[in-house]
Amino acid sequence: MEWRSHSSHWGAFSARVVNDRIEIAPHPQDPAPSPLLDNLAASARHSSRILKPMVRKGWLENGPGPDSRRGKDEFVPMEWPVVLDLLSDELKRIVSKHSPAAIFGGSYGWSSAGRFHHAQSQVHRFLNTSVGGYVRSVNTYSNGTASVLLPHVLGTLEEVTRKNSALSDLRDHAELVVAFGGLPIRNGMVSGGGNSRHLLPDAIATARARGAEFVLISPIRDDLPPEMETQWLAARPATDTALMLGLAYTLVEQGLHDRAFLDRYCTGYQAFEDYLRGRTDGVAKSAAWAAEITGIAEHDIRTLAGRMAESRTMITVSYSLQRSEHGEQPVWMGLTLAAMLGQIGLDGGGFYFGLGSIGNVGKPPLGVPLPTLPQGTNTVAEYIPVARLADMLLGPGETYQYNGKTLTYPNIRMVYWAGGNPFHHHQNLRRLEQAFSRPDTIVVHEPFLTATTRFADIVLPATITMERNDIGASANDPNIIAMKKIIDPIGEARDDFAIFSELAQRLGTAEAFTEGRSVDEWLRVMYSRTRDALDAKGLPAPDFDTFWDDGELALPLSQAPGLLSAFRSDPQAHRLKTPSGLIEISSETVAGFNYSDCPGHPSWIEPTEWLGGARAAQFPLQLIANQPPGRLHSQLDFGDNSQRTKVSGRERLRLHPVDAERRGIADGDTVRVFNDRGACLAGVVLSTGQRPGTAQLPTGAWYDPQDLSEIGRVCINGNPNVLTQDIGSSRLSQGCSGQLVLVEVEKIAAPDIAADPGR
Ligand code: PGD
Repeated sequence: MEWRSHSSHWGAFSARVVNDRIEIAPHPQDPAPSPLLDNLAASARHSSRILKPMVRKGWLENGPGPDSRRGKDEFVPMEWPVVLDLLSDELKRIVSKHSPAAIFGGSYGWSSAGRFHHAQSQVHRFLNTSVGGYVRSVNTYSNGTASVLLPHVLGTLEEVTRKNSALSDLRDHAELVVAFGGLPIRNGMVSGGGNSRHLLPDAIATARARGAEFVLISPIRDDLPPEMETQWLAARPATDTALMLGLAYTLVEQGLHDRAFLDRYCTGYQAFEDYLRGRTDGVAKSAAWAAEITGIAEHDIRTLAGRMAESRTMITVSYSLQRSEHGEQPVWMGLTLAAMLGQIGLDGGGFYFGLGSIGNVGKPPLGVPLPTLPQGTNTVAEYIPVARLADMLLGPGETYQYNGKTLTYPNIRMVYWAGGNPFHHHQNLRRLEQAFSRPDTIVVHEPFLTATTRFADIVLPATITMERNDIGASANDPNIIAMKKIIDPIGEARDDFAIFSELAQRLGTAEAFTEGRSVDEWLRVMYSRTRDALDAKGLPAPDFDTFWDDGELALPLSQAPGLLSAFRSDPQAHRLKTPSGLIEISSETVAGFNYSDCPGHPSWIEPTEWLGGARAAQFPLQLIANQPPGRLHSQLDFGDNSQRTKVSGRERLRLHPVDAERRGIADGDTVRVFNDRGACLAGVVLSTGQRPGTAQLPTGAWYDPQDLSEIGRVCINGNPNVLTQDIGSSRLSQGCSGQLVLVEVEKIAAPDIAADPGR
């Protein structure tokens, strides 16, 4: 078989089948292909593939309704036509007895890179065109906190992260990069929709080679390639805002802040300075004050502030810092610190959010629109901030605050999920189990037997991306990719589009859903959006067949100036989309909401889960539940690259030798990681590359709770979301706060039960 072009969230590649084995080759022009490509070959025929539709026994016997047996019940394999009849009848029942507002179709998740078979787009289009809509979710688990804050203070998330060329700016111009949360290469490998050119490693290395300095501020040393770091400040987790305040105070104390910039480009600085100096609360946020909270020496804080003022300084703030209680604050304060340095909008200076957190952030924007699938119109007004899923299911009718509004949780009878794994991505998974016992019916489309499928009533086997044709495209990536089918679907797996088409047929809405088009006809229609835009600009615009034969199409870059350089050149002509048109160091809008957990200017607010708080007496280790190095989220955890990162098949818990010794733990031991919310097993790796008092356990091990004699209930694979707290980052954004949690760790004898994703 010939090589065929294809793509994934972690990189474009080619594949072919030789002697029944899939071979993968990275894109030839990718300067730094992702090791995650090694996970793909095993995926097609892995034993965890779902081969046939299944319905939960209790649902079949008793009909729809709340049921605490979800997650423990057996499944009955069934024929497609029978299951689709059952499901379409249930959809009709829900809509006629209740309304589309009783269906949660928020269905968050990354699914796979192709833009047509993107499962979320398919489920939304189906629910809109065929049942009148659904309760949706807004924002993301990735950057949901910042995406609500940023429009108040700088501009929309898209403008802030996608309308600049930060990577080339860093590579060519920055003298000092102060990276709060680092610039982790593992995260820079991944981008929703694909990434044909991984540019982060080269940008950092080239900058370093020309003498740029990198200050890493993170409890974990490999959040920046170790050979690139010139200084590592391992601040106590959750204290970045305090460190930034200490830096800001030093600037003011030494008269190093840029008053002219603050006057011309910002609003609300004075109220912030009053807080900084302690005029409003009696606490001066000095370097000494910050040293106490962060554990970074006062001298280091003062010296760094001086270096920042005298260098062309780029301040970067990673997504991880805002995936946390009060996660708005480090983002807002990073922006404020950069504004005080007066370098925003200059080459190699200023503030960048999300650089290194997602691969395509910082690449230049594209000059033409990408292919997308229209999703129809949703007639249901209700929505939730995405991370409030369990609150919604457990508290219908309850009110809560979000971004200045009082909202009410809807009463959900049906949950329809395609392309995501909430039993990976949500916090406090035992609580999510209770939440999933509440609806009448839960439907999941999945290629693999993830934990979410075990908590469903109707499980429909979906194809994987290599089993279908599609188009890969991602904002800020210069190529769209012809994703060609590599293998036939396994078992009875069907594309999400095919499943929804059959359901629409039964609901009498086939024409509205499919518009009479096959998959290949849809791909042509979607491609024409990009082609027409190229044509309108007088640029070469190959027809679909040429694009498909070539395997990819290089897109032109936008010639528009970056958001912040344009603003700097003329703040009137290029007003920001904030209420004042300026950078808002204090926001009257946010202040007007009266949220003590997100006041009107950046502030240090003590979280509950941090080493300086009372809870640390009970659970003295700060667990960092960040993105995994071996896979994307929970995807393909059984793959070769992911398995290489495990210890005895379990997720790897990194522990400082000092903390390990105190607990009698050695490298390679199996441990129970626990707090009062739950527990999981993990395999220990000792590491001096992290701050003592911290433990690091990445997300994404497949949730598999088992009751083991002597140690009780544990997730045997090592999913940290059994430990995390399920609260919004604040009332402003209600974002995911799963990054940091307090735990204790104890050594246990290796249990009889082996770890196994997809048991
Ligand atoms: P994935 O593992 O990518 O996780 O959460 P998300 O749910 O996106 O799940 C995607 C699922 O889609 C997989 O199970 C995959 O098999 C399935 N899939 C793939 N292709 C298809 C398809 O074509 N059709 C169908 N039907 N299914 C498909 C990720 C989320 O987790 C994110 S984005 C972040 S940033 C959060 N990070 C953290 C964190 O830092 N700390 C904690 N504690 N928790 C987090 N959770 C969040």
